[in-house]
Amino acid sequence: MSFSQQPIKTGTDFDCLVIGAGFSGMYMLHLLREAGFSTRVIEKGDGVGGAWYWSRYPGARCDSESVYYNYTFSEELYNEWTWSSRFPEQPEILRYLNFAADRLDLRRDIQFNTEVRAAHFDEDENIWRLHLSDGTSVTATYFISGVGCLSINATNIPNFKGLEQFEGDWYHTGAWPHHKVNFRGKRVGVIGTGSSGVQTIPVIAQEAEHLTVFQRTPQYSVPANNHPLEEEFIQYVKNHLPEIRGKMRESLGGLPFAPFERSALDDTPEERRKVYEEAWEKGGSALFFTYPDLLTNEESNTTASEFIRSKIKEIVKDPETAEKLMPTYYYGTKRAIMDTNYFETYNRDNVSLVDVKKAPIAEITAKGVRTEDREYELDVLVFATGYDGMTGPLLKMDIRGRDGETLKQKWENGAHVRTYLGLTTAGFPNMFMITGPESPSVLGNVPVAIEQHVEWTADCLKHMRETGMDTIEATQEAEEEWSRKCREMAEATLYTKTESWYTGANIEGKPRGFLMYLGGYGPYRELCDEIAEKGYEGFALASGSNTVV
Ligand code: N01
Repeated sequence: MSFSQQPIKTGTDFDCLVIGAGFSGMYMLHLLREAGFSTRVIEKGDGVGGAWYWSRYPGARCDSESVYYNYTFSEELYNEWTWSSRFPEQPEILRYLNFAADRLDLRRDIQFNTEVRAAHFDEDENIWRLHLSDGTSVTATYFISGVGCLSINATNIPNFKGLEQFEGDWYHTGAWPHHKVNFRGKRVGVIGTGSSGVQTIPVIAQEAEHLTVFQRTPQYSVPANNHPLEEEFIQYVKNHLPEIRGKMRESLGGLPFAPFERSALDDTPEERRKVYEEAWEKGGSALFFTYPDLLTNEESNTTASEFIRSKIKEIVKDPETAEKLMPTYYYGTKRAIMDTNYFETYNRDNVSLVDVKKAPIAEITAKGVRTEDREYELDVLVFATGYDGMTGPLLKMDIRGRDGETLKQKWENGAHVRTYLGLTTAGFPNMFMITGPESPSVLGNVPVAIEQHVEWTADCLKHMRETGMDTIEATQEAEEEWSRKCREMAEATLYTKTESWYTGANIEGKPRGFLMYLGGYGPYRELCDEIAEKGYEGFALASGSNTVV
């Protein structure tokens, strides 16, 4: 291996600057260095891990099965790590990422405790200049964002009146402190019942004197059915990694299983009930991956939605609380959630549920939360209110491309986000977004999507070097076509019928539009490969004054 090379282009500090040392940035650094590109990663935290570094809230755990939720590019690396359970907790995942950083010797090319404030493309020099929080700036030929879809710089704290007067402590699940937060003997409030809220509520309830959950939208959730992994299973996956990895890469959602080939409506109600019962028992994402038309056919979707509602009714003893917990949106059109004792938690005497759709939160007071009908006194308030997803992590930085146009102007002035493959955007040459908006990204087992984007990007930069090209940039036409395709795919599903962070609806004033590509990981990979094989179709590659489209 050769590390810390000199940049190819004179006058730049590095060939590549990468933001973020999570799954994406770490692998990007590894591949770029292997390919001989001088690379620096800029990371806000004082350690690696990205979202897993920041999301330390009690109960945080992965909702993809551990044996598939890691790097699979190296069998050697894969075989050296052994997961303890099916859905490990955040500290174990963070240990894994630290292990990978050590094993790949990544740290010496990561600048920690530093934020990227701005990234500007210099058209005269064809270089990117990044302005950092320590007051310095660095330059590179290529600028690669590994900030991810949901990052620390884009946590969503709703604009509630009066938060500054709250006398207790408050936290956001995505920016949790490094020390243990003590809930013992405390009156705790949790706002939000998405994936983070559903994970943290049962854990906080065990410690708090009283927990009040402020729920705006009731959620579908299925049991994770977490359990320790058997040695035999772990060994099986290790021994068959190439084959399993192949299946994961070809699949729609990055997991080595295929959904049924029949509609939910092809089965009788009894058959369907049996399918759903088995999936419920199996836990995790099994129910979500049963019938392929759950997200395209309202009637099919209703069968799964009704099944989960019937389970909620069975689990929650107080009928009034059960009624408040009944979700009504199309199952799966918000992120499908899995839990450990979520609905059971509402049977505890120290837990109460407040419907803030009925009586919205009016303000945060010195003593707690006041909804439109009463005040709830609290010692600790937890915001499980999510993120300004997909575009937020990028738009929090001042990114400027050609003619000084900001990414914010481009995406907010247009009726929607526009990218090519979710990887690049016209007017921003030599900039790549790992799992960017309009890529399949979070709609599956994300490390598989990350590996694909990182590998494609590294191959692209090697092609640029081999062919002596200076810039690569999506064409307007290719980008319009891609964005149109993403919108059309989304319109053909039930996703667009639900308000969620997938459509930007969770952030006040954010332009609406489905923010991911729905064609699935495998088909997307094939498409990206075809584009590269055709000499980067849809991109303009230029060297000096020569442009090749
Ligand atoms: O955030 P969310 P999250 N007043 O946006 C509510 C990933 N993740 O952090 O639904 C009252 O899903 C909001 O209500 P509503 C995963 O991709 C992964 O939980 O908008 N309530 C909702 O209930 C996930 O999808 C893991 O009506 C307000 C909640 O806050 C993504 O992160 C674990 C409100 C926000 O839910 C985000 O999940 C955790 C307001 N003003 C997260 N504003 C893994 O296991 C918002 N809410 C890998």
